[in-house]
Amino acid sequence: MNYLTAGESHGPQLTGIIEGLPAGLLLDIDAINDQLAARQGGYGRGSRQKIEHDQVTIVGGIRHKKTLGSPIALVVNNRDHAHWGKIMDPVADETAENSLRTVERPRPGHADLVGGMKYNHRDLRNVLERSSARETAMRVAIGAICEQFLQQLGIDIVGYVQQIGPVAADDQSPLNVGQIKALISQNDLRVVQADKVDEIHTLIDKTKKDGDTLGGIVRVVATNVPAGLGSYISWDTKLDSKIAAAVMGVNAMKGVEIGDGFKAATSFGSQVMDEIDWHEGEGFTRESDHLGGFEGGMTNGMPVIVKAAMKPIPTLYKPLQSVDVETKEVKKASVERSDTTAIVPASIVIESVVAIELAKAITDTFDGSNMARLQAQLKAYREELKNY
Ligand code: EPS
Repeated sequence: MNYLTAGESHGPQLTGIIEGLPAGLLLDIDAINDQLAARQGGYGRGSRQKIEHDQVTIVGGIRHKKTLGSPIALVVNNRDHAHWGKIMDPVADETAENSLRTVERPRPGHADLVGGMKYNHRDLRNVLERSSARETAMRVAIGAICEQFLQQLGIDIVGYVQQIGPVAADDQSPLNVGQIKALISQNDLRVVQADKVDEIHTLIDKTKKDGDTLGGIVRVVATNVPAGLGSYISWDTKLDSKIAAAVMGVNAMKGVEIGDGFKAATSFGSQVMDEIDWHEGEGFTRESDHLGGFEGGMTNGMPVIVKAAMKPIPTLYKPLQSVDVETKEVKKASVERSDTTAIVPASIVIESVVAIELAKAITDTFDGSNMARLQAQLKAYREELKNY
């Protein structure tokens, strides 16, 4: 299975193509739209989300709600394109009138400057339009389809916010996806610790007033993942490395951890390794999950736990120093409309990309041509593991 996305932030639409999902997968289109709506929400978002109302349109690969086995083609329209029609027109000649809103003062921390240098764009809008996190809407639509695929194989997944800026909001760390979903649905920060919500709202409000931005940490938990996805055989077959790459591929991510991650490096081996047990009818289990469900690059049957650190948004309303790419004068960086923090949507994006990698691993391991056959194969494999 693989996928590709296309589209600019203020262009006509985002487009996605998924190749390699089995035929016969029944899809709930409302559930895809619910994920898109969730990604648009969260405290700390800017005014762009008042314009957008992300909805998926399916233009290939699905008939009567079931996948055909052919490439699935998805579209999410950019409603804001209505305000950018001339400036982002894909086919009109370039004129003075349709080249307004150029960007010449790159924002520190954004792709603006290096993207301009690499592709030799003089108008840095040509960079920011694609490097914008708007593109993650399509990854969430694709991830939502993969999540339904996983659900129909008994695998549940959730992403939530553990920390926003300096404030941690995860004293409980439940490993049960249902419990996490119930807790995070109670607030607009997707945190499990309700008593931290007021403090974080105040922090975001003050940060916005100061013209500044915030990052944070998100955590993804996936349960009932069968042991043995990925392989220890070669570096590029390790599933934890593929998940880490997918997570780092999300805009603004600066760190990835599997299980205890960096904390494991400061602990003793006896505190980190998950002791092995065996139960009749269940087979081999672990007593704990410090290793985040991975040993030797393979899933071990315990919950998969992935954490991601997001840097603060680089667009600052109180801008930092930059240099005009044309005049070379020191100036304040350009200010584009933006969010104060996008950590809440990031938790859904990271959930989505982990779901995509798990779906890929499953279609790589089993016969991925037909859903019922794949389900039967996975069931037989789970039985085989129990009896090992
Ligand atoms: C973004 C800047 C803002 C965000 C955008 C990411 O867009 P705009 O410049 O249109 O206000 O709203 O995120 C989205 C549009 C989205 O759907 O997540 C950026 O520069 O990365």
